[in-house]
Amino acid sequence: VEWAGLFHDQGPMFDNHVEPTSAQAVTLTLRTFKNDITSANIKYYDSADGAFHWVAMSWSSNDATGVYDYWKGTVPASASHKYYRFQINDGSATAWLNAAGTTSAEPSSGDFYILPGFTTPAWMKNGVMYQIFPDRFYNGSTANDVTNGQYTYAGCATEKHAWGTSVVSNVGGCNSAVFFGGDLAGIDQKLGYIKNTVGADIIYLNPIFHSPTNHKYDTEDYTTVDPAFGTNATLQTLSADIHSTSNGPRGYLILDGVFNHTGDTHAWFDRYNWWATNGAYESQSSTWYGYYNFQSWPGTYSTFFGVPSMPKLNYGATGSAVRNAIYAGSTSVVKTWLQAPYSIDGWRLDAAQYLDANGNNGSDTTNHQIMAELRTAVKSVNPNADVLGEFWGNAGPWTDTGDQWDGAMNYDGFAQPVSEWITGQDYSGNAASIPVSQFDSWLHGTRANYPTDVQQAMSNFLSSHDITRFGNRAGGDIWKTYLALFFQMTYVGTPTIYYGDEYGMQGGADPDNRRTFDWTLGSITNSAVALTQKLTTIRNAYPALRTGSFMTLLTDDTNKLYAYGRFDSTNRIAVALNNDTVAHAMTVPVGQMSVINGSHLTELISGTQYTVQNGTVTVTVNGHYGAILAQ
Ligand code: ARE
Ligand code: CA
Repeated sequence: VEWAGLFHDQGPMFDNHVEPTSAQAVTLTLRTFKNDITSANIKYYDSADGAFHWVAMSWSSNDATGVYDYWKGTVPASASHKYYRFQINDGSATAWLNAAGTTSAEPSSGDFYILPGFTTPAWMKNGVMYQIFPDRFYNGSTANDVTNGQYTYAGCATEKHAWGTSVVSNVGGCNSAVFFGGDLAGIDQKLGYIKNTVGADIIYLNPIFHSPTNHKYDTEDYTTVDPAFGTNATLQTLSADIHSTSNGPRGYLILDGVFNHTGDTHAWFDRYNWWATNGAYESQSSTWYGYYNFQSWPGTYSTFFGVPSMPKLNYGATGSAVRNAIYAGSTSVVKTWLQAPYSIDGWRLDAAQYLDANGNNGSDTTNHQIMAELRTAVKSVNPNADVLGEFWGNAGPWTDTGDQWDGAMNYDGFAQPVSEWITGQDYSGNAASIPVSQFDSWLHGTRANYPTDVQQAMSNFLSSHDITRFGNRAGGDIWKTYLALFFQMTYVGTPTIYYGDEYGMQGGADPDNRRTFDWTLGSITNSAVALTQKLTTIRNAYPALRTGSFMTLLTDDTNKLYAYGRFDSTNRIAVALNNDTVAHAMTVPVGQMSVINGSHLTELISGTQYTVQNGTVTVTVNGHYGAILAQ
């Protein structure tokens, strides 16, 4: 079997129902080289009976170039989850193909998913996201700025917060110097920049509820927008303006849901006796005593990463008061903000892997039960709302059963490999360099972790508020940002721009990755921003870049070149990336995605036309730049 001819993914050309209902049979198409094989089978595991089943495939047609055969087979309709792989025979040898790749021995993992009834929100799969750390973006109202001493934190000068193994001084919030005045009104005033200049339609805000710190991950009150950011009415206005089409495309709003822990100044805990009621820290007969886990009351309690100002919530069993207050009850935090008049479109779940019942940081199955209940709560208000988990590794355990998250922050399958390939550093800034062949296989492997619908809803970012800025790792070389933007806007998953990444903002580790936005650089006159706009416009124009197939076309470790196809039945697009410092002529085998000789491809940045010959086009790509060739 000629492995190079084999292809299948769940793009629309190879899978007729990427999101089947329980009544829809799924017809799968397998590509091989013409006349290369004698038989092929789909082997699928059906969770209904816990057994494998075989479907013989039959030859169906040739592709447009006549180089390939298509074989088809149909997995019958039913409500159960199924996982499939292909067995391919040529009379003497057998090959196996699944989402993880091709092997001669039968694989035991990495199968393609069929999850009837499971879909992720179309707007997430088709959107571009913009992440904002609110205090640092734009000051829309100086009237609400923090004044010195306003957020005086009990024990401010002396308290130490343990973080991992190191102990560092207080997180900030002791005086106004760490607050820059950014607020929701400022974001509202800059919606034109976000929607029209950058071309993003989904806005993800770091926490905005009342809290003493600038990052607000230590919530004091889940029902109130922080006064330095505005009022609940300001959020209502912002949400309406994001949703409105009068200032650009209809947008979507995602808030940070910090539900693993509260702040220690929350009335439920009330470490400093700020509130008239007794909190758990003050009295063992507090209404909220059971909301937390005390190993020895009051001084020793479960926290987020040993940070005393972040006591962990104890979710108890199904139906518990904490579960009701956070997500399950009709007036829960999760439901209230999803409902009118705020009508947010989704939650990014902070530290989601740790929510649990007994302070063991999610190392039992309670976490998955909580996540499933949380999803049910979200979808009960709005079936189109998104549940985006924060996880730094393979988030498969939260996505692959279709009952928890729609997607996750893609540290593992995007930010890390992109950083190592383009900057030669991992996302923490340590030396780590990979050749393009490894970059490609890393991407292939991490895509295989997820159902296709999840892959397309993963949040793909270059930087976040928790890692060094991409601009830093790139050593200030804006061309590396250009290259990264080309990849981000043409890869599988929701491109997510951490504010300032569109102009290569600099910044080291937390808190330096939260610098104030420089409005002299964040403008269409900046060539990086102009490129961002071009690339988001291209992504928004071609569904193939969002929900089409992904096919590797070229990896050249020596010259640091990468090319891949994104295609559906309407468009075939080849993306050519040059990670070298000098220009290279790249010969891209577009025939592999069945583009026929003599046809014309247009490079979408320059407008230059190319004619396909011998199954290839040759395009010269500048160092740290890209080309997007579309049919
Ligand atoms: C602050 C300071 C830090 C200081 C720390 C010490 O800024 O410089 O080291 O205090 O006290 C929030 C704030 C932070 C703040 C922190 C504690 O944004 O600024 O730090 O609270 O007060 C793990 C978790 C993951 C978490 C990351 C940061 O799994 O959930 O660590 N991310 C979220 C948010 C953060 C937020 C919190 C959680 C807390 O996005 O912004 O911090 O609500 C591996 C592991 C990961 C691990 C990662 C980083 O990859 O696999 O699990 O993530 O390393 O450690
Ligand atoms: Ca302000």
